[in-house]
Amino acid sequence: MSGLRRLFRGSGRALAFVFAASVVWLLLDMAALRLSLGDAGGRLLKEAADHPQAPGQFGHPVSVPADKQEEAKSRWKEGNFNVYLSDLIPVDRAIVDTRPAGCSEQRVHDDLPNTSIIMCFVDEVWSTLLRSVHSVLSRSPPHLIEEVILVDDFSTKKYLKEKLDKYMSRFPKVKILHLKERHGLIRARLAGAEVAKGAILTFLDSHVECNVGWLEPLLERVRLSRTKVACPVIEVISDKDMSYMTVDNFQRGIFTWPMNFGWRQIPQEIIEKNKMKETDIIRCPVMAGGLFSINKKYFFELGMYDPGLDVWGGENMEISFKVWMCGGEIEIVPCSRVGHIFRNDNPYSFPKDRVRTVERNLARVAEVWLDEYKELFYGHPGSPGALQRTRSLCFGRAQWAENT
Ligand SMILES: [Mn+2]
Repeated sequence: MSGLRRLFRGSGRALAFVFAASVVWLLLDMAALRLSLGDAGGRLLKEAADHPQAPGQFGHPVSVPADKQEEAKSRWKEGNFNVYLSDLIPVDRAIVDTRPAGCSEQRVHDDLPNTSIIMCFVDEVWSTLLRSVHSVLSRSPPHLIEEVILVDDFSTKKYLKEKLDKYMSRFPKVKILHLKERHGLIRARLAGAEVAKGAILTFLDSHVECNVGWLEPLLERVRLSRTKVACPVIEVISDKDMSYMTVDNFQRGIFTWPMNFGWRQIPQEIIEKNKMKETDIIRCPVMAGGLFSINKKYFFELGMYDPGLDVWGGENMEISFKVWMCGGEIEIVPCSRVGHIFRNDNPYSFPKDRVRTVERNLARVAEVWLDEYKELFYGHPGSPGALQRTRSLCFGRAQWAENT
């Protein structure tokens, strides 16, 4: 006791106060932790209990009946995947919990920030869009969802207007923004972000299925640091048989010149040297782009996406470079898993030529952010000179002037 008193005397007092305050903070912090999703298995079974035999239940593959082959073939182009099968599968099907062992015992804070989910689409297939929304609503704790904003990027399909409004009216959290002209994915996301009310923005594609416990680990990372950008592991929904497939662990988002996004396995010796576990966070140079959570204020501080990027492509590079150059981090969170239908081609048209649009976007990103490394992008010395840049320092907006 006298030792403790001595500690509080003189210059030791400040130190002791800091120590005591840290202990109190730690205790409070621990009290805020709670067990998350321990009963995930039970929930999954309950979900499927209604229709255990339904096609595609549990993420199982489905095959097209012999007499429906022609119909399935002709409907493929509606979404560039098996639209016929998508329509057969329940919009609220169960999928297998593919998280690595240990995820369901992980704790998250009780005071996670809430999020606005932003899903942009143009002419998305009805059943696929519904399955995406249902998976968000049924596998996210309601108090963490501020709203689900569906941004209809001037779709041409009639069912995406009044019929969609009517269907979604039963879910008070779902809001639909019908854009009056085609914005392209990048500017459609900005339109969604402008009206979002949540502390965190979570961008998702409109042909996904969120897995059990997908949201909490993402929000936990962003809560730990407001400059963390958290991405789920993107799993595969087969475009052919609509089965839900898991992917290899320890994958990182990388790019190769000229700024092509890809996945790369972390080398085995690195995994062993760092004693990495399957549940460990993986830091990535770049993100795939479709699915991530980001603090809304931070997103605005970064200048969001460069609104001069057109339609789609390169925006994942742009946001990734900005995040790292402005003190942030991009992480893949292995305990968060979302299935995604990978397609060979975009079903919708690009207003201009697709290849040229993506090339132009990438050149724009290279010009603003790569400095001397842009020569690696062009693959030869000299720059096109068509674009002139003025890049302000971090936390500023990239400003552009276009010369003709
Ligand atoms: Mn997609």
